[in-house]
Amino acid sequence: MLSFFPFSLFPLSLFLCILLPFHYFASMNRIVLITGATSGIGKACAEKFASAKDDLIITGRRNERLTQLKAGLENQYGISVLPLCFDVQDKDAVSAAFKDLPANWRKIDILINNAGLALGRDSFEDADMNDWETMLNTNVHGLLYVSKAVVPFMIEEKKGHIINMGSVAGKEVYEKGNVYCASKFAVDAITRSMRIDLLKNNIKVTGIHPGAVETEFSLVRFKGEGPKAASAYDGFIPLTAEDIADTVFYCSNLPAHVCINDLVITCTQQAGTYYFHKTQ
Ligand code: NDP
Ligand code: 8X3
Repeated sequence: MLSFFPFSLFPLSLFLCILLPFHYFASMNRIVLITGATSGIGKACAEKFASAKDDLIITGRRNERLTQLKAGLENQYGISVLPLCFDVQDKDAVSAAFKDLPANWRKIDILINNAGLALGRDSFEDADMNDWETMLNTNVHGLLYVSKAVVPFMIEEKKGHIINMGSVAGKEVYEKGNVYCASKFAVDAITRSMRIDLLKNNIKVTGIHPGAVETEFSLVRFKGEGPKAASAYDGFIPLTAEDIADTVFYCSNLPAHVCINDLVITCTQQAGTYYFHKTQ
């Protein structure tokens, strides 16, 4: 029997049976960059993509949390995680972080622009201008700085997917939402214009616009006032960070020719920014 085996084909069959599948699966790991991965939606995205064996670049200002998240995800899922600690408001820090990116981390497949915050919920005349500046610098400028640093890597590969975290607050304004709403309207506009400008480079751009999600968001917005933050979710079952991570993950796993442009997601007891059906 063995004498009939075409030994001249042995190297080819070795390649097809062993090396090719190994190479194929080894190259299945995508590189996913998630900003604001130290809590809430960003952290849930990190867990979701890690569970699918994607390699991750995670960012945030709280280095200890980044280090802990890296260790946990690498141990649990056997993936590689690169933590980058910077403030997205700092243009120089953002560009330095990506300029020095090791070559094996440059082929970023997916950028999830998630870092963001609301500060205060005050009427226009009472609101603090420092809060306004921080929101605009983080939610708008930060998203632009990170995108500007990462887009050249995607253009080089002629592929990529940018997923921007907007909000229902970027679709509809609400009382005392003023500059937070403005920042998320800007995210929506940037998302739409990015999609047009990056079309020629085969880069997908998706906007995700959640309603109320229970994370550290309200604690940050109300500057550490726990009871006030918790009361933001009184009377209804809000979305979880995992609900949004599942949605982001779904958008990132569609065939190459399919791009979800824009997705608004609320819990069942919310419609738009204002209407809630509170039952408890
Ligand atoms: P969290 O407060 O739980 O998480 C916010 C994340 O953003 C943290 O990881 C934080 O990291 C990071 N971040 C904030 N400011 C900066 C900064 N200057 N530089 C770097 N990273 C920063 O809130 P969420 O998970 O809820 O929010 C994530 C995104 O989702 C935001 O863009 C938010 O506007 C949006 N969103 C939230 C909704 C909600 O109801 N929760 C609804 C709709 C949209 P660190 O502090 O370590 O820097
Ligand atoms: C967060 C949701 O309604 O508090 O973007 O603005 S909301």
